[in-house]
This record gives sequence, structure tokens and C-alpha cells, in this order.
Amino acid sequence: MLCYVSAVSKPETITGDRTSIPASDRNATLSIDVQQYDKYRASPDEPELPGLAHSESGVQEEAKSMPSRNALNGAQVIVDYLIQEKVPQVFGLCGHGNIQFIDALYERSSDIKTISVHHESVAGFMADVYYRVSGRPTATFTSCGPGSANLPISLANAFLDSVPFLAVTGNVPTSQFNRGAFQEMYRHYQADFPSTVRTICKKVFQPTRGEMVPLAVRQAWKTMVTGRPGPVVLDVPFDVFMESAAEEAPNAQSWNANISSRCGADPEGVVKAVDMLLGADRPVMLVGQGVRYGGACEELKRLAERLQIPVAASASGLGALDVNHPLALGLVARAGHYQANHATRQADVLLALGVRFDDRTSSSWIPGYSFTIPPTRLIHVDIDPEEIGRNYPVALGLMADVRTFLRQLNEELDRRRDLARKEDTRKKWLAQIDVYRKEWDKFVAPGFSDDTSPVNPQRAAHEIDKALPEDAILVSDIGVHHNWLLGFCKPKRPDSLIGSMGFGPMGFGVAGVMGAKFAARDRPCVSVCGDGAFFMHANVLGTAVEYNLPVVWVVWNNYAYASIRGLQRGYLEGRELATDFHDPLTGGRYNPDFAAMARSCGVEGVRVDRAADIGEAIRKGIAANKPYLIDVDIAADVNPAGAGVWELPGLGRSKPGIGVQFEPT
Ligand SMILES: Cc1ncc(C[n+]2csc(CCOP(=O)(O)OP(=O)(O)O)c2C)c(N)n1
Ligand SMILES: [Mg+2]
Repeated sequence: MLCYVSAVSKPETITGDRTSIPASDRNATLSIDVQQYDKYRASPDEPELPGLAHSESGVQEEAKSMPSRNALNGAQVIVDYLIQEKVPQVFGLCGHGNIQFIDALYERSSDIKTISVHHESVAGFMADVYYRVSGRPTATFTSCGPGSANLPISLANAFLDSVPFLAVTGNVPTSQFNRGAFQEMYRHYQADFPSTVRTICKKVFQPTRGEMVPLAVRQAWKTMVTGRPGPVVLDVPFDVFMESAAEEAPNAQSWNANISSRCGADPEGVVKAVDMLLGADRPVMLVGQGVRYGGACEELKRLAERLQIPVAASASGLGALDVNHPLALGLVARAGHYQANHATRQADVLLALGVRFDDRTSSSWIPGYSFTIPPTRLIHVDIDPEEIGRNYPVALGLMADVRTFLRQLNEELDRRRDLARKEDTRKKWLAQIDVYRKEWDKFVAPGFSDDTSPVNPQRAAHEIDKALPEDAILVSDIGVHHNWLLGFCKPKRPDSLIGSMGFGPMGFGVAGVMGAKFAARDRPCVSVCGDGAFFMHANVLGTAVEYNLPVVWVVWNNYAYASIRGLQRGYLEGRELATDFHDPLTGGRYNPDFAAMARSCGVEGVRVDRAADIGEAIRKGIAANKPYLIDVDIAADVNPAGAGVWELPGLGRSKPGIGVQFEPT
């Protein structure tokens, strides 16, 4: 392993003005053997008072009194820390505010790759999906002012979906704070990018001296990954990137590797939960993102099979249990599967694991469509107690890591002798659910064989799903296509179908698929995205070419912001404005030729007009092993119907496509 030593003479000489360093030394990088480097490492346990040499250790004192040949500046500390955390690559975009950070990346380019994108939000979405697939956080880098102001959409998305990444944002030099320097947000408070992002990330750190960087970076990383994960911003003024920061970066291993947030539930609560589940006549489990990304899928399956409890999923939990599993009910939502909604709304005990109960999962909290709580007795388990009791009263609320909780439940069951107590009732309940499943299958059957053009959306979702190999990662964008995919794809793994549910920003899937590819080089990565979102973020084509990323975009081309037009049709008596794309002369539908656009960027591009050709096009796209775009002409006038409803307060509520509101007796 090689480490760098920046050849600067004394920390003070580089403060604020790197030009005072002889040009020959300024960018010099020495490679030394790690053992030699280790000679200069102070013990990570030794505290140091800012500005004072540590008198007892000797080591630090010696290092300070010698010419500080290995002093790292702020940027170098951050980069070294990322490398220690085994971040293989960072995603970002340059600006004058972060060129010193990029320089530090340059110095360590054999240890960490730098991926340059064409829009900052793309970097954030890539970092986001990289985590969802790999389970490891990465970082973004953006400049001061507008560069970082392009990032918040992806920060907000990660925050609401509990996905961590470290956003290293540049800011103006501290010496220019509150002077209205180029790109400074100064009108309310100096260098105030933190105010821009404070509501959409877990925390913002803004070190204003070089020596504050080591503490900021290690704390930022810890905040990001512990408890309920989420993105953190490290906002670094221009001079702080360059200022001498430390002899070495904090030791990531000692600061962060030994912290566990896998807290279990109150043991009495575990006993009570088991009592409730064993005594239930119509129990259902509802799983969310906490199960998928919390690595609890095995434990979930074990519990479900052991107690024969059916498992429904929120959109963020779909795939936690293979949807082909006999106990899997599918999706609870407005457009959810009948067997899922109809089971959860009749359940006498509902065990909710890592779920938020948002309006789309809960049919806008109107009783009898998704849930009927009470009388359903809710056991709600979440790592974040803020989510417990937010929308429904609980019979039992437990703050816990979902995986640990499931292990606790399984252990408690090992101690019980009365597991078979309700076997017959349970069989009856599952048989009842089977009837709902058949009703749903009959309800949706016509869509699978519809051969019309433009392609029926249900058929399109089905064809896409059939064409994907078992290990494929499908990243959806936001729009009506996402609902169709949730309804008719059959995710087998926790990362088979990735979507955004909290913030729902267009572009998430267009860009996120490239993050998936970085996380899983050997798995096919496919994005299904709306024509509106693709046009918004078409810059991704260039990035895929520049980094040779064999991803496939399936553009769900319905010549409209169709999900929103659907609302105008459903709630506003069809008064349509600003929701479709049309030719001003003919009034006919308009869009660019996406396939030609792709080819102009060096990406393979094809157009598909018939349902029967979708599968073949996807298989070819994956086999091509290079960036590939498939533009599919899809009907816009059909909307996915399910067993739930959605209300826009003041405008009314939709009607379920199947079933009626459940009234408990
Ligand atoms: C950045 C952003 N702008 C606006 C919206 C509101 N919005 C949600 S879905 C949608 C339409 C998306 O159109 P398209 O990408 O073509 O997908 P479709 O619904 O047609 O499948 C819009 C405008 C959003 N979610 N994100
Ligand atoms: Mg569209």
C-alpha cells in the first residue's frame, strides 16, 4: 500500500495561500512504503488541544517539531478518510470551489476513482443507488454556489429514503465570508449553503479551519451510517481544502468500524409481540425499506415460514421476500394488489417492519382500503422512534433494528411450545387470501395479452420483467411507469426493483442506474424511465460513454408527463394543460427521437413499437455490453388500477379498481 506525503514545509506556510509554496513543491507527491508512513502516525487515541503540541506522547511533539513533511491539507484528509472507508469511487462535478479537492483525488487516483458527471444531481442519484445495491456509502463532490445548488434534489431523495452518502460541497474562502464573493450565499448569513440543505440531510458540517477537518470528516461519516442512515453534507470553504489540517487523517477503523446500531427491542416487547402473533387469527406482516436494506430478508423469510404469516410490502419493501414465494402478497398501495390490500385491511394483528405508512402505502390513511387500524392491532418496529405512532396508534411500538428484532423473535419462538396452536385458523386465513389472489389474477388477466400499439403499459411492464435475468437490477424513475412496474414486475431480491418513494424526483432512475452499475459490474443494470424524465437528464448518455458503462435505458415513451395528466383527467374533469408534448403545427404528439439522440452520443439506440419486440430488444441491449437505449412507444391513456385509493385533499379521492372499502364488523 502506498500513501502520499505532500511536500510542504510547514503547515502555516500554506494557510490561505498555496502560492507561497515553491512551485516545484506545490503539487509534489511522494510515494512511501506504509511502514515508513506509520512511523509518523500518532496514536488515534491521543487527544490533542488545538494549537498546542501534545507534551506527553513525544511522538506528536517530535512530528511537530520536525519539518512537517507529511502535513495533510483539508482536502487530503477527506480523501484519505474516504480511502480508509474503502470508497472505490466518488461522483461529482468540478468548479473553482472544489479544484483543490479534485487535486487531492488526483494525488490518490490509484486508490480512489473520480467519476465526473454532467449534472450534480446525477452524482447524488448515482451515490444513492450505489449504496442501495452495494450496501456501502460513497461520496459526491460539488463546487460552491450553483454547483452545489444542483445537488439538493438528490440529497432530499436520499434523506427521505434513508440512504447515506457524504456530499463534499465547496464554499467560498473564509477570508471572503460575508463580502458577497462570487457564488457566495451571503444575504442572510455568511457562506450559508448549510441553510440551503439543512432540512434535506441528517446534518451539515462546515469546518472553517484546516484543523477542524479531521474531526468533521470522522463525525460526518459516523452520523451518516449510524441509527437511521441518511446523507450528510461536509461543506468546505475554499481555503480550508488547502489549509494544513493534520499529520494524518483520523483512523477510520478506530473511529467508525466498531460502532453498531443493530439495537434490539425491549425484551418484554419481544415476548408481547410473540404472544400477539401466536394468538392472532388473521396476522399479516408488512415490510418496508428497513427490511430490504437492513439485510433482514433471511430472518423475515424464516419467521414467515415458521408461523405461516403472509407478507405484504410497501413499495419500498417489495422484493424483501421473493414475490413468487407462496406467502408473498405483493404490494399494498393505491395501485396495490388486491390480495395484499384486502389482507392488510382485515388483519387482526399487523406486524410492520421498517415501514413509514406514507399516504401512498396507506390509501391516504382512509380506513378500509389499505389498513383499518384500529381495530387492527399494530406492532410497529422501526430504528427511528419518530416513525412509530406518526400515522397510526400502536398496540405495540418497538424501537429496534429490524434484523435484530427478527432474530429476537425467532429466538423467543425457539423457547415456545405452542407454535401450532392456531394452525387451523392460519390455514383458513391463507386459503381465504388465495381466493383474493385468484380474483386479482382474473382482474388483470386481459392486460397481459393485449397486443395493441402503442403498447399497453401492463403488457410492457410484464414483457420487461420477463426479459430480465434473475440477477438484473431494475431502477425505475418517477411517474406512471413506476406504478406499472410495481404492479407487474416480480422482484426476487431486495435490489431487483429499485425506486424512490419518499421524495420522488424525476431523474432518480435515469441517473441511478449508473450508480447500480458501479456497485454491481457483473449484473445487468436496466433503467425504466419516463420520456419526461429522460429528456430532463439526457446528459447521462455522455457519462455512460465516457466511463464505458453498459447500462440499458428503456424509455417509457408516452409523449406526456402522463402521471400528472392522469390527475388532470381524474380530478379536474380533463382540463389538460402543460402535461403533454405536442407539435405546435400539427398538434400531434412530439418528442425528440431518443434513439437517434443516443446514437449521436455514441450510445446504441433503437425504437420499439410492438409489445412482442420489447423482450428481444432488452435481451439484445443487455448482451451488447455497452450503453444502450430502447425507446418504447407506450399507451398513455390507461392507468394502473388497484385495490387502494389516493386522495388529493380538496379535489377528491380516486376509486379502487377492484374491491370496496372494508367495514369491520
Ligand atoms: C424533478 C421533478 N419535477 C416534477 C415532478 C412532478 N412529477 C411527478 S411524475 C411527473 C411526470 C413524469 O413524466 P415522465 O417522466 O414522462 O413519466 P410518466 O409519468 O409519463 O411515466 C412529474 C412532472 C417530479 N416528481 N420531479
Ligand atoms: Mg411520460
